[in-house]
Amino acid sequence: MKKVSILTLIFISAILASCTGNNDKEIAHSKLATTADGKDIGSAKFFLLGDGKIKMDLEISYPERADSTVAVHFHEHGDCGNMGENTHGHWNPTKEAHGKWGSAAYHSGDIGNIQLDAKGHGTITVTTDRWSVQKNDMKNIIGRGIIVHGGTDDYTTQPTGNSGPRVGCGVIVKN
Ligand SMILES: [Cu+2]
Ligand SMILES: [Zn+2]
Repeated sequence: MKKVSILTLIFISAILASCTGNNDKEIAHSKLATTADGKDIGSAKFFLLGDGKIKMDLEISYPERADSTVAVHFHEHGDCGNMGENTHGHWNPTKEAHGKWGSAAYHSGDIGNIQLDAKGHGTITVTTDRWSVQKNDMKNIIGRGIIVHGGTDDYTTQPTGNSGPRVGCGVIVKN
Protein backbone atom coordinates (compact mmCIF):
# COMPACT_ATOMS: atom_id res chain seq x y z
CA MET A 1 0.00 0.00 0.00
CA LYS A 2 2.79 2.39 0.99
CA LYS A 3 4.66 1.56 -2.20
CA VAL A 4 1.62 2.46 -4.27
CA SER A 5 1.24 5.86 -2.60
CA ILE A 6 4.87 6.75 -3.20
CA LEU A 7 4.61 5.75 -6.83
CA THR A 8 1.44 7.81 -7.12
CA LEU A 9 3.20 10.82 -5.62
CA ILE A 10 6.10 10.47 -8.03
CA PHE A 11 3.67 10.19 -10.91
CA ILE A 12 1.71 13.31 -9.84
CA SER A 13 4.95 15.29 -9.39
CA ALA A 14 6.03 14.33 -12.90
CA ILE A 15 2.73 15.54 -14.34
CA LEU A 16 2.93 18.83 -12.41
CA ALA A 17 6.51 19.37 -13.57
CA SER A 18 5.55 18.89 -17.20
CA CYS A 19 2.62 21.30 -16.85
CA THR A 20 4.74 24.13 -15.51
CA GLY A 21 7.71 23.30 -17.65
CA ASN A 22 7.51 26.31 -19.97
CA ASN A 23 9.01 29.69 -19.19
CA ASP A 24 6.45 31.76 -21.04
CA LYS A 25 5.30 34.58 -18.84
CA GLU A 26 1.63 35.55 -18.86
CA ILE A 27 1.62 39.32 -19.30
CA ALA A 28 -1.98 40.22 -20.13
CA HIS A 29 -5.46 38.79 -20.38
CA SER A 30 -9.01 39.56 -21.39
CA LYS A 31 -12.33 38.19 -20.23
CA LEU A 32 -14.88 37.90 -23.01
CA ALA A 33 -18.56 38.47 -22.26
CA THR A 34 -21.74 38.83 -24.30
CA THR A 35 -22.60 42.43 -25.13
CA ALA A 36 -26.31 41.73 -24.55
CA ASP A 37 -26.19 40.35 -21.00
CA GLY A 38 -22.58 40.16 -19.85
CA LYS A 39 -22.43 36.36 -19.84
CA ASP A 40 -18.94 34.81 -19.77
CA ILE A 41 -18.05 33.39 -23.19
CA GLY A 42 -14.33 32.84 -22.87
CA SER A 43 -10.99 34.51 -22.47
CA ALA A 44 -7.70 35.46 -24.05
CA LYS A 45 -4.31 35.03 -22.40
CA PHE A 46 -1.15 36.73 -23.62
CA PHE A 47 2.35 35.38 -23.03
CA LEU A 48 5.74 36.97 -23.59
CA LEU A 49 8.01 34.48 -25.34
CA GLY A 50 11.75 34.19 -25.06
CA ASP A 51 12.26 35.76 -28.49
CA GLY A 52 10.22 38.85 -27.58
CA LYS A 53 7.14 37.83 -29.54
CA ILE A 54 3.73 37.70 -27.88
CA LYS A 55 1.55 34.61 -27.99
CA MET A 56 -2.20 34.77 -27.50
CA ASP A 57 -4.28 31.75 -26.52
CA LEU A 58 -7.92 32.64 -27.09
CA GLU A 59 -10.74 30.35 -26.06
CA ILE A 60 -14.44 30.75 -26.71
CA SER A 61 -17.21 28.80 -24.96
CA TYR A 62 -20.47 30.01 -26.38
CA PRO A 63 -23.17 27.29 -26.55
CA GLU A 64 -25.70 29.63 -28.19
CA ARG A 65 -23.35 29.83 -31.19
CA ALA A 66 -22.61 26.09 -31.47
CA ASP A 67 -21.65 24.83 -34.93
CA SER A 68 -21.00 28.30 -36.29
CA THR A 69 -18.14 30.62 -37.10
CA VAL A 70 -17.41 33.79 -35.17
CA ALA A 71 -15.03 36.54 -36.26
CA VAL A 72 -12.66 38.08 -33.72
CA HIS A 73 -10.78 41.38 -33.95
CA PHE A 74 -8.98 43.81 -31.68
CA HIS A 75 -10.83 47.10 -31.80
CA GLU A 76 -9.44 50.52 -31.01
CA HIS A 77 -10.94 51.26 -27.59
CA GLY A 78 -11.30 49.19 -24.44
CA ASP A 79 -14.89 50.23 -23.76
CA CYS A 80 -17.48 47.50 -24.31
CA GLY A 81 -20.44 49.80 -23.73
CA ASN A 82 -23.27 50.45 -26.18
CA MET A 83 -23.30 46.79 -27.34
CA GLY A 84 -19.59 46.92 -28.17
CA GLU A 85 -19.95 49.99 -30.40
CA ASN A 86 -17.81 52.05 -28.00
CA THR A 87 -14.75 50.01 -29.04
CA HIS A 88 -15.04 51.85 -32.38
CA GLY A 89 -13.30 50.37 -35.44
CA HIS A 90 -10.52 47.84 -35.87
CA TRP A 91 -7.25 48.72 -34.15
CA ASN A 92 -4.93 49.54 -37.04
CA PRO A 93 -1.56 50.95 -35.91
CA THR A 94 0.20 50.13 -39.19
CA LYS A 95 -2.44 51.81 -41.39
CA GLU A 96 -3.03 48.75 -43.54
CA ALA A 97 -6.17 47.42 -45.18
CA HIS A 98 -8.40 44.92 -43.37
CA GLY A 99 -7.51 41.36 -44.31
CA LYS A 100 -6.71 37.80 -43.39
CA TRP A 101 -4.04 37.34 -40.71
CA GLY A 102 -0.70 36.60 -42.36
CA SER A 103 -1.74 37.83 -45.82
CA ALA A 104 -0.15 40.78 -47.68
CA ALA A 105 -2.12 43.41 -45.71
CA TYR A 106 -4.15 43.16 -42.51
CA HIS A 107 -4.87 45.01 -39.30
CA SER A 108 -2.70 44.00 -36.33
CA GLY A 109 -5.78 42.64 -34.53
CA ASP A 110 -7.42 40.83 -37.45
CA ILE A 111 -7.53 37.50 -35.62
CA GLY A 112 -10.12 36.17 -38.06
CA ASN A 113 -12.69 33.43 -38.02
CA ILE A 114 -12.94 30.80 -35.29
CA GLN A 115 -14.95 27.63 -35.84
CA LEU A 116 -17.07 26.67 -32.84
CA ASP A 117 -17.88 23.00 -32.33
CA ALA A 118 -21.17 21.34 -31.36
CA LYS A 119 -20.76 22.65 -27.80
CA GLY A 120 -19.87 26.16 -28.93
CA HIS A 121 -16.22 25.70 -28.04
CA GLY A 122 -13.32 26.95 -30.14
CA THR A 123 -9.72 28.05 -29.71
CA ILE A 124 -7.09 29.95 -31.65
CA THR A 125 -3.43 30.67 -30.94
CA VAL A 126 -1.62 33.61 -32.54
CA THR A 127 2.08 34.37 -32.12
CA THR A 128 3.38 37.67 -33.46
CA ASP A 129 5.86 40.55 -33.23
CA ARG A 130 3.06 43.00 -34.14
CA TRP A 131 2.08 43.37 -30.46
CA SER A 132 3.74 44.69 -27.31
CA VAL A 133 2.73 45.72 -23.80
CA GLN A 134 5.06 48.72 -23.69
CA LYS A 135 3.60 52.11 -22.89
CA ASN A 136 3.86 54.67 -25.71
CA ASP A 137 4.59 51.90 -28.20
CA MET A 138 2.23 51.99 -31.17
CA LYS A 139 2.13 48.18 -30.95
CA ASN A 140 0.81 48.30 -27.37
CA ILE A 141 -2.27 46.08 -27.05
CA ILE A 142 -3.12 47.00 -23.44
CA GLY A 143 -6.48 48.73 -23.21
CA ARG A 144 -7.68 47.60 -26.63
CA GLY A 145 -11.05 45.94 -27.05
CA ILE A 146 -11.60 42.42 -28.33
CA ILE A 147 -14.82 42.01 -30.29
CA VAL A 148 -16.49 38.69 -31.06
CA HIS A 149 -18.80 39.03 -34.05
CA GLY A 150 -21.89 36.98 -34.78
CA GLY A 151 -20.91 36.51 -38.41
CA THR A 152 -18.04 35.45 -40.61
CA ASP A 153 -15.18 37.74 -41.66
CA ASP A 154 -14.95 37.72 -45.46
CA TYR A 155 -11.39 39.13 -45.15
CA THR A 156 -12.20 41.47 -48.07
CA THR A 157 -14.85 44.08 -47.21
CA GLN A 158 -13.25 47.33 -45.94
CA PRO A 159 -12.67 48.11 -43.18
CA THR A 160 -14.65 45.48 -41.25
CA GLY A 161 -14.74 42.20 -43.17
CA ASN A 162 -18.55 42.47 -42.98
CA SER A 163 -18.33 40.37 -39.82
CA GLY A 164 -21.81 40.93 -38.43
CA PRO A 165 -23.11 42.14 -35.06
CA ARG A 166 -20.88 42.63 -32.01
CA VAL A 167 -22.07 39.76 -29.83
CA GLY A 168 -19.12 39.55 -27.44
CA CYS A 169 -16.53 41.92 -26.03
CA GLY A 170 -13.54 42.13 -23.70
CA VAL A 171 -10.75 44.52 -22.78
CA ILE A 172 -7.06 43.59 -22.84
CA VAL A 173 -5.71 44.14 -19.33
CA LYS A 174 -2.09 43.99 -18.16
CA ASN A 175 -1.40 41.26 -15.59
CU1 LIG B 1 -14.45 43.51 -35.34
ZN1 LIG C 1 -9.60 44.51 -39.53
